[in-house]
Amino acid sequence: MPRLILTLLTALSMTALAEDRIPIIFDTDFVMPPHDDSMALMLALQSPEFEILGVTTVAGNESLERATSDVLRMLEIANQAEIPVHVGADMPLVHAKSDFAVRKYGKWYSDETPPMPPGGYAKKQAEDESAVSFIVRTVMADPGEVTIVAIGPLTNIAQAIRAEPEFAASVKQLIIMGGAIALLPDGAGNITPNAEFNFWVDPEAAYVTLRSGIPIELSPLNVSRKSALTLDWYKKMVAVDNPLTALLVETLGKRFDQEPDRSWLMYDQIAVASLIDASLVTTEPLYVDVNIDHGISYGVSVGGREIWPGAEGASKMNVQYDLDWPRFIDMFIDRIQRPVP
Ligand SMILES: [Ca+2]
Repeated sequence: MPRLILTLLTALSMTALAEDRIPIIFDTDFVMPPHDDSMALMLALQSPEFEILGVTTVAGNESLERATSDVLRMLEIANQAEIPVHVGADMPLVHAKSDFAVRKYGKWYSDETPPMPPGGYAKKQAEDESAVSFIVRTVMADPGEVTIVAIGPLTNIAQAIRAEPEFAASVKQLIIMGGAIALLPDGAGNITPNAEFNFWVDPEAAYVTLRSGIPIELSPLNVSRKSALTLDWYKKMVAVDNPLTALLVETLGKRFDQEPDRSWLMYDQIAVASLIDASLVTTEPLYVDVNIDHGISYGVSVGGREIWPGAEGASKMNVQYDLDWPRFIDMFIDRIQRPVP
């Protein structure tokens, strides 16, 4: 084949690949490994299916400052420091700090200085533009094209919905790690008896987001509970040396040093993986709504096959409840082990 034609064909196929990539905004209560957000971002960074338009941070697992500090450093470690980071909400919309919150998991209310991430604080800086401004501007610039991966409390997303009336109708898809659905197997909560952590931290934001009309794929605790990261899988994961597996050895490795027989759930990683290959998860379309009464069920998500009294206005969404674990973890390991750019 003449060299010119070959060059043209190569250029065309590269253009096609670039156009096929899924443009995503990655909204996260990020913390370095062994936290799930960081492993989910590693998976996204290492997957050519995605074009990561930006990372937006939110208070959740830890404070907003910690989320921002850690994700800036993560992007340096992954050698993708060109991806912009935009700082989001430092508190939920309504939910106030309580004695219960302080006793339980998570430090979304914390004002402590973030600890030094592995390798030191990042040189990379966050952008001046706020997360909400970035999310709205990016989605409205290309209506119907941008997917949002939301794997923390939904504060930024709810604020974006409220900031721009056309926003919800302009998002292509929202994949959310959050909630727990009692109608389906393994649907108990993990922060209160029935509430999942992300939804419980900002129930009002979850309520606004789930009712917004954005096409939603929900990745609740039900599907997370089909995962089991054991020492054996960890060893396979870190068998190839690159900057990401080195970070996992330094961080996730400590967890297995302390508790070698324990297995760990994967959460946000499943949400990202399901965007790459939807056949990894089994879903059922359900109406899902969130309780915002400040009582014993605050932040509880409820899923139903039909609308029930009180849920008028709830939207139907794809709810993940089962996982092909061997295929998922094989894919995760394959992606993490690929050469870092
Ligand atoms: Ca998260």
